[in-house]
Amino acid sequence: MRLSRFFMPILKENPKEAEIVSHRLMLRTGMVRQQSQGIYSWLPLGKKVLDKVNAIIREEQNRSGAIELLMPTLQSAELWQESGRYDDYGKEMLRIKDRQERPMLYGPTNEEMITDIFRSYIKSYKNLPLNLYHIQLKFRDEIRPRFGTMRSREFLMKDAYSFDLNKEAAIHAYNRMFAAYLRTFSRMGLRAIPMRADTGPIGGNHSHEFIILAETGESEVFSHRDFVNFDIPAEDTDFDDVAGLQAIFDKWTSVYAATSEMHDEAAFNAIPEGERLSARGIEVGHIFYFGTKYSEPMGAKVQGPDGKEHLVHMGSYGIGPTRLVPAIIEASHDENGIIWPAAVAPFDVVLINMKAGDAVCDAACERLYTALRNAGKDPLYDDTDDRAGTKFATADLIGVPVQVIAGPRGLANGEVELKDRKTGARETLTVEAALNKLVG
Ligand code: P5A
Repeated sequence: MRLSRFFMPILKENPKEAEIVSHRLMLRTGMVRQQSQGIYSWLPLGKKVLDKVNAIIREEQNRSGAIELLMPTLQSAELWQESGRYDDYGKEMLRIKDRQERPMLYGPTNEEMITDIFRSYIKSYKNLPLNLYHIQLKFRDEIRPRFGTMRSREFLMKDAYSFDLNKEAAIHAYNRMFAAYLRTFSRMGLRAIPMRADTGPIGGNHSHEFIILAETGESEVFSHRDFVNFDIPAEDTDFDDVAGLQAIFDKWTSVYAATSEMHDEAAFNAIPEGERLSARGIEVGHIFYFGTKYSEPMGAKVQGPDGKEHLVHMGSYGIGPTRLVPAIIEASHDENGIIWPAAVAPFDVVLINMKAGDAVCDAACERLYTALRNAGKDPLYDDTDDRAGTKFATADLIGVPVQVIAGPRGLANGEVELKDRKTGARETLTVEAALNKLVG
């Protein structure tokens, strides 16, 4: 992408309304724009990052055996009356009437709708296990939307729903998601700690929140320091291996970790003092096993191997992509801006032409830009006529992992400079060597 043709409205000033660094940086870099309270547009730079986050989520959901579909944002109130949650959900639910005065709602979650899909088609245990997910907008009329897309009213959620014949099989489904979540967050450069959690309006009694440690986090968390050294499940993890997945779950839940709602002071104090971790964190995922809470009132049953009808055991599993983007920024930035982990960076490389209009600079940059694109890279080429200083500041601010700096002085010797955004390390290379290094 040529910056001169891109849409990336960088703000010169720090936006006053932003209280935390991720919100400030997302507004400054033109990643998002607030449209009304707690409702955001994702501008092109932000959309590119969000797409990368979603792609990782999808890959890991698919790897674990979950299957993608897409359900609507608007739901009929009837389904929620069946489960009994229509009245319980309270003011967080946005209720709407259509032209026939039929009560509708903007879905805050999809347990009812997926249970309805399930009961319409699945009648036999032979079609189980089943785990269906989608990545779709949700709406919760939060009292205090804040910190930009970290806690918004409209937000994106990956929500998966598992269906099994009995509790034992459902626990395996839960463990699959547990392992998939560890991999998902790790691939984004994050270390998420699973913590026993309260289940709120979703229900059930077996639940874990996945929490990223960050000073600006909304949750107060208490855990053992050991988590920092636990291994992430490997790419070739066998998601059908019941004992193997149980072992991963057991390992990751073997030491104390809980949010303030579930905190057990005595258990925490039993940890040697130097190994206690009391911090703040951001909840980026939340998984639930709730048995027959929805299948019972909604009549989702299958015929078992015994020929009898069984209510299906269910779980649901959420990740917040539009919260993950600011969470990644909270975990990875410096005073100059964002430092994207390569896996979610909006571009692979930023190519800085220090003197646009200079024949030598333009020719070298065009060559680099074309070669990078031909090699399947996604470079951002700063071909604008801004001052070099402005270009450096922008490149640092938007946090693309590698910068290639091409100026008249270096190019007189056929050389460009490579800068690593994270370490600040610079190296001078010939154009050819720089290309070899970047496309390797
Ligand atoms: C699990 C999937 C559920 O709704 N039903 C379907 C279950 N869980 S949850 O914990 O309430 O939400 C799942 C994840 O969604 C993100 N999230 C939010 N992101 C941004 N703004 C919000 N207001 C918001 N609320 C929830 C979180 O990442 C949460 O873990």
